[in-house]
Amino acid sequence: MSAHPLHPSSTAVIDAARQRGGALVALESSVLAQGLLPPFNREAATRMMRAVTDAGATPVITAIVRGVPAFGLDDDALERFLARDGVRKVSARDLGIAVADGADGATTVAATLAMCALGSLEVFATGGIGGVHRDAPFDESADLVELARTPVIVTCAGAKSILDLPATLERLETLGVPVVGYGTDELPGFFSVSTGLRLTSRIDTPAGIARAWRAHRALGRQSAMLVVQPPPAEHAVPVDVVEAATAAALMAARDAGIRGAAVTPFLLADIQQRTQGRSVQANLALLENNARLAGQIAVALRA
Ligand code: PSU
Ligand code: MN
Repeated sequence: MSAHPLHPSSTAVIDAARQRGGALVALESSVLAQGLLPPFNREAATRMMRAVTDAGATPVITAIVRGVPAFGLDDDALERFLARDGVRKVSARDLGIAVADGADGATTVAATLAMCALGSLEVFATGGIGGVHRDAPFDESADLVELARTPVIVTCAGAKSILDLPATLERLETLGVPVVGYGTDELPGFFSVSTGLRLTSRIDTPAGIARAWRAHRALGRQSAMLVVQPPPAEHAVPVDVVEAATAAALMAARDAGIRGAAVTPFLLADIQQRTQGRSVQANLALLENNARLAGQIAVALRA
């Protein structure tokens, strides 16, 4: 069986990266097509790609483009994804079907991890991972199991604040996924800086992360490593503001009968509206911050 051909834009992106020393950073596309509303999704794409580039690495947005796995989006595809024009949310389970259907698919953290394995990418930046949902602990994001079996460094601001964070941290422990605080001793709260949940490891430099990663891999560990950092303090939203909006959003989701893959996009959009843009500014700032850190780590891995 031969590998599925990649989208032609992929080769251009990867060639250009090689010329710059080969440091690559994967970026997910679900945050663009489902997570953030226009026009903020465009701002997120621009700021994340610039942050990776400024760090000396090359950003690679992963997606399924008209049925073809793509590392990097050409202008046409990027515009369709930003317009959310018939773009489906693709988790790990949905990849093969999106390809067979010839669909446009925006990859979640879970699907982006699978794409990283396909394209041999080792570093990936996102906002917040999925995890254990609050109202329904049986609804657990596929992000967690893919993190358990895909060796990739993932920079993020923790798990999304709509989730049960203590339960999510416990599941990561069970699954053998190291969670490293970057410049912090506790799990960040995505939109907010603090959760009070202590982490067992902290590393404060990209070189230190690279060292820990090499040791993790040399020991044959097949899991991801989560590198978590709080949102920049000047854009962070106070916990009580986030919690009030989250409680209201969860109630609205229940009333509207939202189920399955639609839950996360619904909650994120609802909270964006309820916090009148405060959460969006935090989201954009943390995405950029995580992209920068991923770029620095990717460069450190080359040293
Ligand atoms: N965090 C965000 N915005 C997002 C997501 C996470 O700030 O859009 C997306 C990611 O792609 C994540 C997905 O993988 O939501 C989780 O969805 P689910 O809970 O259905 O697995
Ligand atoms: Mn789910």
